[in-house]
Amino acid sequence: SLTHTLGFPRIGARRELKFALERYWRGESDAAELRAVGRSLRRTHWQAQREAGLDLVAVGDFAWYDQVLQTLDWLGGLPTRFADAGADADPFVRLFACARGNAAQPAMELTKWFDTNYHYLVPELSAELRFDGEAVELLDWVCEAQALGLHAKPVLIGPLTLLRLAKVRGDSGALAQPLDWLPRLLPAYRRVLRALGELGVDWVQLDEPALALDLDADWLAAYREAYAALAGHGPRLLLASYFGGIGEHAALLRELPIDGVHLDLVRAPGQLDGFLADWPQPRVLSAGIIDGRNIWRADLETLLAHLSPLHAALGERLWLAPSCSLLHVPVDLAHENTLPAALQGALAFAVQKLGELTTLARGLRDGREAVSAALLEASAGRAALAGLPNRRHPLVEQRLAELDADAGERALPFAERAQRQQAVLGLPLLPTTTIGSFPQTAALRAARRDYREQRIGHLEYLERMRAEIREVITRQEALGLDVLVHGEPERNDMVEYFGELLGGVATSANGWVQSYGSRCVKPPLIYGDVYRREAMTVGWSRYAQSLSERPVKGMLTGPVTLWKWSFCRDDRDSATVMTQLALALREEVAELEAAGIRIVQIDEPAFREGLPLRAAARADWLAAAVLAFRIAAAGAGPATQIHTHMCYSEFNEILPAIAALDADVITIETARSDMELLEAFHDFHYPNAIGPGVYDIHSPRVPGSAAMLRLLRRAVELIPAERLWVNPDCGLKTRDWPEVDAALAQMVEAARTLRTELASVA
Ligand code: THG
Ligand code: ZN
Repeated sequence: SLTHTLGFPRIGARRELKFALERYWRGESDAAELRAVGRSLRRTHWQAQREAGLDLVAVGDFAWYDQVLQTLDWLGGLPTRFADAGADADPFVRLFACARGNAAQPAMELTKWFDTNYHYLVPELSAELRFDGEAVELLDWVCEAQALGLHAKPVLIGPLTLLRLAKVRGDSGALAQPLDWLPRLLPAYRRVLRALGELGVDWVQLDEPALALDLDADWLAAYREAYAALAGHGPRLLLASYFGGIGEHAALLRELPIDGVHLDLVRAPGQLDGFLADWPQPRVLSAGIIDGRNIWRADLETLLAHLSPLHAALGERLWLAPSCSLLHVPVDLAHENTLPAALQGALAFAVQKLGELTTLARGLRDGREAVSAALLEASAGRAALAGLPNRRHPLVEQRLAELDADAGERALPFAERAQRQQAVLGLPLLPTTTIGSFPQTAALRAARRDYREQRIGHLEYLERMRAEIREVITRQEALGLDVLVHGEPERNDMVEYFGELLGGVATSANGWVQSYGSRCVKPPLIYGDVYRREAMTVGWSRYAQSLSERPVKGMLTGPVTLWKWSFCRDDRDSATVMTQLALALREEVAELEAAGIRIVQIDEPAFREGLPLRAAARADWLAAAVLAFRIAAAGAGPATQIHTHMCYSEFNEILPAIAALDADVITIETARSDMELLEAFHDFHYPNAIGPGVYDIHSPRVPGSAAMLRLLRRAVELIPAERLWVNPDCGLKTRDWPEVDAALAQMVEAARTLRTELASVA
């Protein structure tokens, strides 16, 4: 069987692309230097594929900032509002203006790529959009690969997925919905396919993960139209579905004039049965059998056994691949040196996954015996993990089994809790607060790094963090904020921090995964039953509270987000893992309370993206996620105020679940949408308190208090003032101090003005 990968991580094993980009953006290097780093990374990643023994190498999975942006650029589909950006300058000027904004235009919108923690730039459809690109850069990259003697398989996001992810911008006359742009888009794809064919390319992979979504009849019809138009214009087409099963779209796939299909057999192993029986000759089936979304070593023995009959039936028509692009896993396990041996032996990062593919292909071709050593090594690695004492804790299991039916119930309903909380807190109308983090200065990062690398001792570290906490408490009091935070100077990342402290969870040294542009995250590895070893946040919160009479919020990351932004064991369902995390957090809440903390915030920024892609699976998942949050929170006494925070405002459809969390206060992102989201809360009769963000922290421009006041006035029309809080949109860790000080001063002023107005009316 032929082996290939849908894509490889582009950031680099040492995050070379990140550092090269940031150097270029700071003006410390020029476009030629950045291009050279890109070229070298592409070659390195192709070599990894060749050395592993893959038959094809993916070309076009590399992107300077984002793969959607890259596809748009090649097709001539960059937003027309950037048409003037750097017209005569290097093409990077325009590309990065789209991604990051410039003096004239805000950046394109960033949003989550399906149910991953990767963000893409949202295509903008306007009447002027021409799609007149020639994909010159992609053709260059194909030539680069061919010059190295490699069999290049170009990869492009398919036309329907591209449109499905797009937004119509402004008034486009007769063009109303994304599908209306299809007739303009298809000629661009045809042109590119033809040009690739002229370079001798025989296969092109078109990514259509939108096939893992529910699709209406008009979208299905558009698939027929599009692929009929693309077939026969050069190379053969491999249509790649992933992130789930194609389900009822299988019949559609059979009709399309394509030459092969890729199925995600990790997320949806069952979909093969219905599919195979009448998959027409001589079409290829690319079996996505190695998990592209997780980092565990594959069970090669079992896979080989399952693949053998398939191979017997399909022969060379069977291809082997990861379930999806390897973009979502770290690059190379060889760069890990701090993990426990049993864990290290059970992992496979991108490079190791390529090796798993060729082992399977060799096993199919030459028989099991030819690869028995590799199979044994894989089994031994997996068995060592399974046998770790941390894997299963009778005590954790017992706690889960003994959970009371009402473990998720607060002792009193919201209205009564609110009275008791107000008696303790004595807050003014429209209390002001922030989301939790304050600027992570270079000095703070240096202090954490020096401590980690043992250049400074624990006492020195403690003192530097405490100095920072004193500083942020002083600043907040001076600004006149009502509810304070300690600023989280001790946290590298809101998920990784807890990953380092919880039992049953490990963190890697170099397991970076691209989040957006040059930004990366290092997801923790939940490998065993989760438990709380010791207090994780109490010391910092207690210290911060000792410095002020005003309430200081305790800050936790919620169970759903910890689960969603980690790599998770695959032998337990998500509900069990989320509940284990919830119990650990519940203990932390109790200890914060005992330490005199009166408000605890349990952040859930990943709540929305945890939602299954298919509507039919959502209710079950939501029930488990809501229950996990409630278990984390509900141990708190009625006088303790529970806050939560969610970013990414697209949650109109899950409002019932948000309400069911029963947090006393929820802070949300609303400034950019002009309080639009708040209308949904209003229409829903959302019962508890809300802090709609009154300014967009992602924009470097400091808004005046008049703008915030306008938003607040809008807010009091929608939500009774007694249930309204005043806060920024999101945490402030990526901003700098002058900006934060100025913006918060304006925010406090706006709140005070409105308070006075409301008092005079009353
Ligand atoms: N943590 C995790 N996932 C996330 C976020 C997070 N996903 C969504 C959103 N927030 C993504 N936003 C960011 C913002 C900044 C960074 C990463 C994701 C970032 N990372 C550093 C970098 O790449 O330089 C990592 C180095 C460091 O830890 O200092 O700045 O908050 N898990
Ligand atoms: Zn946020």
